Amino acid sequence: MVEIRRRSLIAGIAALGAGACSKIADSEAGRSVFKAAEGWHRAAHRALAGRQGLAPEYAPEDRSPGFKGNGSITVDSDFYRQELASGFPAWRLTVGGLVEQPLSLGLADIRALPQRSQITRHDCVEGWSAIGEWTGPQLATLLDEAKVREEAKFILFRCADTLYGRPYYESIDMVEAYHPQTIIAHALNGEPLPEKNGAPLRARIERQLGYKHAKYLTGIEAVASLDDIGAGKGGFWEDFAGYQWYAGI
Ligand SMILES: Nc1nc2c(c(=O)[nH]1)N[C@H]1C(S)=C(S)[C@@H](COP(=O)(O)O)O[C@H]1N2
Ligand SMILES: [Mo]
Repeated sequence: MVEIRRRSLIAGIAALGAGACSKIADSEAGRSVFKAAEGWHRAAHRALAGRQGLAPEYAPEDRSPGFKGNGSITVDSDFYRQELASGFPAWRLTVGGLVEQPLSLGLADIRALPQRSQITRHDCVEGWSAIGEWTGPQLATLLDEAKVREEAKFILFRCADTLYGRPYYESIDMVEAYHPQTIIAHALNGEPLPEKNGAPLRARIERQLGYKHAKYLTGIEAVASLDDIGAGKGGFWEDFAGYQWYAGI
């Protein structure tokens, strides 16, 4: 397992380099400046924070009294409403794509894994922040269980909701996927996730902006490329409004 994780990290770093170069290579003059700047920002952030740099964690008394819901604040389906009303007995989170051992996990399975709790600040590009305590297994635990294959370069999050008629989705590189603070949260401030905050499961990607933290999770996929997913930019807001894929704070 340790060996797989180490190889995945190396694959992730290689992907970062390859991604930045091909982006610069195939873009037009004007766009290439922007892309180069994005690549530079990413590289600078990595250098400053270090690959294992931790997002700041806070004390229980720092938690915000309420945690705003933003973007989708529910899922518009009968299945979701039934599940919400009954504690999500039939909700499944699948882990698939480029893995040796695909998984399908219920909420009880997720809660039975080793847990991590962290009190962090969520920063939304719309200009608000909130501090909350999130609990759940590290994504690394799920990926080790599923045995991610070497060809995988990114981890994709599939969500149950749509926003402006399109499925919400997000993706991260392997460095972020195996980061200790990257967790699949089922609880906020010691209670099951509220509906507005992504019940029953959402990703926490603590070193990046709010839009990376996919809510209403249904699937996690290991993929080699993001080109054929959505409009190919790696996430809902990246496709829809040109937000940066690497959203380091
Ligand atoms: N599935 C899904 N995840 C999502 C969104 C969404 O609309 N749908 N919005 C994103 C944005 S922009 C932010 S700031 C956070 C908001 O999380 P919160 O509702 O817990 O505040 O979720 C992110 N994850
Ligand atoms: Mo956001």
